[in-house]
Amino acid sequence: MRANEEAATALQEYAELFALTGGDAFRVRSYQKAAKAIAGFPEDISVVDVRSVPGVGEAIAKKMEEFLQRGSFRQLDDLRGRVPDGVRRLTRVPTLGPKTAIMLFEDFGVDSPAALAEAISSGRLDGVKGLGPKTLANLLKGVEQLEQSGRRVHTGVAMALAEQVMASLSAERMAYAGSLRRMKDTIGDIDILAVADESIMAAFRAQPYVSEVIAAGEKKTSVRTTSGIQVDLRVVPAASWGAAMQYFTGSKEHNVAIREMAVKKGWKLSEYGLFEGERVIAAESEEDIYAALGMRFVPPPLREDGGEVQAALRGELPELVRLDDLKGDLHTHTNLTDGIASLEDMVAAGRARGYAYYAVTDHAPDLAMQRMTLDKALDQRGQAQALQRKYPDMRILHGTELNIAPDGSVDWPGEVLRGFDVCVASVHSHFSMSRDEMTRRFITACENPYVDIIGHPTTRKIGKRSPVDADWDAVFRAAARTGTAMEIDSFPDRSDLPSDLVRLAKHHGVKFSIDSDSHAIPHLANQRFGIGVAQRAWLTGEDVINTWPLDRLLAFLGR
Ligand code: DGT
Ligand code: CA
Ligand code: CA
Ligand code: ZN
Repeated sequence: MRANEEAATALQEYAELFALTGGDAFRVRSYQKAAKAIAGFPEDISVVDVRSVPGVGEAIAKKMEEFLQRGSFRQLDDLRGRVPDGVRRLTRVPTLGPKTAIMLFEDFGVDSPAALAEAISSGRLDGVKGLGPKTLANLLKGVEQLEQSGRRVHTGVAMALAEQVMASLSAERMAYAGSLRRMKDTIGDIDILAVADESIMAAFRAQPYVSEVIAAGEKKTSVRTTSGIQVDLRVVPAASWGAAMQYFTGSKEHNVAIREMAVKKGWKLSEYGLFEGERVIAAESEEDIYAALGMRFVPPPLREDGGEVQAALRGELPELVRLDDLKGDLHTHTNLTDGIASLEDMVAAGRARGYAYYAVTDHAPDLAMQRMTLDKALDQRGQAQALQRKYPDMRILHGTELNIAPDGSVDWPGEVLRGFDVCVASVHSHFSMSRDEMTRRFITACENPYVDIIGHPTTRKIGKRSPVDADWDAVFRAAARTGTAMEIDSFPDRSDLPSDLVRLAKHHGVKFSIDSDSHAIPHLANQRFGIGVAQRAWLTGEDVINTWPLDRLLAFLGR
């Protein structure tokens, strides 16, 4: 819903500016929470009272109402006026906090990520209090990462835009191709193919989400959208739909390998079809093209020239795990910590997805912001047990998401952990430890007999936070040895583990849990992105513990 998203974005910006100007951390947190709640709210706040959104009190409601009327609110305007643009640009650099940003701007005139990189490289910041060599190196890495990520977006943003574009146009046939169809975690631009008459191009250019027309032709139109993302729309002949999908799905490397095989047979493969001279061998369907080349159909997530061509020729492609294989979710939150929905509502939404089991894993006490206590956790367990009676077909698992301390220990001792059905353990602080220390930290967590799953292991946030540094081979060996699953966190800005590390972990014999890490009901649907990561890593149902029947899962959890 557009109104919800825009209002949430404004409130999120307000929270950031409020933090930058030294605002109270708990209020920052409540703005952020309300922004998330508004974005995830199933009804349009320009229609219903915004006070019906959980976490939105009178003060926030007034701001949102003013925003809905005039596209901003007084307090936001004030803070926008008080915080120089340079400082705001600087805070986009990962690991750079507000205090340092203000200091760099005021004392050194550093007013952009590029200026920061220059100041570090020229040695101008050497010896500045609070900025040791390690901090400076991290900041420089952050600037580089910001530049690299600047042009790519995570798959959640891209998928929503692709669906919006397709819903806005009418065609006989339409689909997205490119890296989005391959389910990559970041997307450079969106490629849409259509079988349609010429008028689709004019209709496309006239859409309200178009901010700039980059190229307008009969066969291809490229636009920049208001969110900054480029969309290419191509009109293709119905007779060569399959060839066009094959070509524009890529990857380029996969296509090169496929084309070579065609050439070996004396044929030619293009976006129009597979040909022998003038004769069409296959063109209308993608399946026919792969079949004609003597190979199995290669699912798009595998098309990276990572061994899939040889495997398809031998008929040995894996039976990839699919969304409807998932029998449950093992990492979700409620409003007891930083989720926005109640235990009752989250469990009901889990059941509505047809799950056979559903774990509630609210944060443990070491994440001070969440104000969790053992009493609250035990109280929640009682509620979960009472609720269980309403769900004869779905097992409610009472779990927790523990915090892995720098030394690898977790929030609660064994006798408390033993009482949980499932323990996810995650890193939420001290992200920049050395590789050796971080490796030890993860191994110690894996060796804890009550830790079942390592949550979002690299802790990266695409475009915002780099992955932590660890010797992943060593971590995965420990996970395999101790029977600790690695999580694939399905939140699209996390996609964590990323698919290359999943593939490495599988090689070491690790099992995986594909979890939504939901903080609101709509997040449960993010599992489609986690499945994309898993498919890109060649995982089958056997590799993923939450495709297993309840009994087998419980045996794995060993309680
Ligand atoms: P992206 O947009 O950077 O996330 O990645 P892709 O894979 O979507 O790349 P894109 O948008 O440049 O092109 C879409 C697909 O079209 C690409 O995966 C393969 C195909 N393609 C585009 N240009 C070429 C080319 O010059 N040669 C070959 N073989 N294929 C191409
Ligand atoms: Ca693309
Ligand atoms: Ca493209
Ligand atoms: Zn977490």
